Amino acid sequence: MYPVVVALDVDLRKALAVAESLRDEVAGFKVGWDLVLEAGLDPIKAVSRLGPVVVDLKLADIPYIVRRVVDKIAAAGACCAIAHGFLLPSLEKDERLYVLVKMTTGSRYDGLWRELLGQVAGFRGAVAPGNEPQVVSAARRALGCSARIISPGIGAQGGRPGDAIRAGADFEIVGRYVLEDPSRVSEWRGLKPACNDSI
Ligand code: 3DU
Repeated sequence: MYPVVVALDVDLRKALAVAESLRDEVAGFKVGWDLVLEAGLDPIKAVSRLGPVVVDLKLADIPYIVRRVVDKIAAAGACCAIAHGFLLPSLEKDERLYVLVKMTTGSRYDGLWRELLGQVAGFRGAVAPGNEPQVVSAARRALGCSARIISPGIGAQGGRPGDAIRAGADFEIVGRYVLEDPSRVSEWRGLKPACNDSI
């Protein structure tokens, strides 16, 4: 199993074809707005039959609403979802939630991520930028193995396959680079999650 989560930012037909072809090779799949806007919860249900699914709607709301959304996502079969870290400290602790601590692109998180890392306990883990391995290694130092780290930003956004894992991430989230050519997952051969074997 390659420590890769494939971001299925394509139409449902292609998403299911890619997920079917990689189901035994990758750690899981990421479903986002693209598929949810196309077909609601059905893509989450369908892809969850092929592997673990993290749903990335980058939630940003009051705890009551976030909980209702995560309940629906989990009932559809996903393991987990991603919420914006800027909600802290009011984001309710939930082992089904990844906290986004820094984007792969410039944002207000650039001055905030270190502080946010101190508040990730009780969540599933952190989303940290794989195109900045030094941020991933700082995140791992701060979190130890108490939380997962998943990292987008590989391939199309400049990160090199494996760099985030070597810096301490558990999984790299990869969209376009793998969607263009699914055989590229073999570039992760020999790499293992830093701490956690499941997303
Ligand atoms: O650039 P890619 O095609 O590998 O896609 C990256 C995915 O990761 C995409 O679904 C995007 O929504 C997500 N993501 C980031 O790219 C950057 C972040 O900071 C957080 C999530």
